Amino acid sequence: MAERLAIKLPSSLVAERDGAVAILRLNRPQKRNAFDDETILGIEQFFTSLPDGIGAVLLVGEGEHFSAGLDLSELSERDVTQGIAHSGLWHRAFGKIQFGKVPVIAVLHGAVVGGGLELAAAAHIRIAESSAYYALPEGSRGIYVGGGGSVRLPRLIGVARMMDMMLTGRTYSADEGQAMGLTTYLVEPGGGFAKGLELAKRVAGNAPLTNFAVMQALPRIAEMDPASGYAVEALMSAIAQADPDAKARLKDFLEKRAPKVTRS
Ligand code: 1HE
Repeated sequence: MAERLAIKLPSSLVAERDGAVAILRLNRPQKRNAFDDETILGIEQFFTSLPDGIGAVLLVGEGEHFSAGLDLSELSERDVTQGIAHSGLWHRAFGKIQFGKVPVIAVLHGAVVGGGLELAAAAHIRIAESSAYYALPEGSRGIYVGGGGSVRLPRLIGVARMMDMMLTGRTYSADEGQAMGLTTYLVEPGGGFAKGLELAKRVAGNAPLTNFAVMQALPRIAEMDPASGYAVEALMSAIAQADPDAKARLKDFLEKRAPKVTRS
């Protein structure tokens, strides 16, 4: 059963723990989990304060929607310098998700729009409930993405789709998001949390160095020229296999104590 995690957060966020899995709930359903500055700072605080023993994070939204993105009521009077600082705040907070301590699994439902989609893009695994839909309404609001969307989303769905979403206000359904690789699991409404917790527990049970390699090395290698990528991959695989945890896991398999790979 989940228990409260002792991390000081604004009321728009709730932190819990279920064994080795930390759960972060976006908890401002009356504003469709729109992100004010306090919430973004809280997200950063959560991801930098995870206690020892946490091996994965599950990110979910309370209410009918995952998130309506930026709190538009806060946009009022920022000048250019303040706008750059604001975007930098989001970059810092979401960077703590993507390149933080442990893998993050996001469960998406209802509206996943604007900054909500940018937040989802910073996670390592995305699960959609069939109610989810995706949009980048920034274009129609006269603004631009600022939470890392231009960097992360083209890598997930391609520049052409992101341009279309921003220029025309196009919305993609959960089925379309799944087909284009934005999500890698699609479940019935209400089924996301259980699926997410099951996956998070499995992820948390991996060797920590493997999770480190997948989070920190894999996306960087994917950006490198092939020759550099092979060199970094060789180093990373040598470091991972030398860890006593890896040796123990290999021994378990060879001595028939570890499960075989099975069809799902
Ligand atoms: C908000 C926000 C918000 C709702 N900021 N207050 N994001 C958007 O352009 C999406 C704007 N929101 C919507 O299109 C809809 O609210 C939803 C499709 C998400 C949900 O619709 P619905 O019918 O369930 O809720 P609602 O009645 O529209 O909203 C309920 C309340 O939440 C209402 O406030 P109330 O005081 O009248 O009750 C809304 O005003 C409020 N609310 N969304 C502030 N976003 C780093 S750059 C990132 C740039 C972006 O993210 S731009 C995209 C902004």
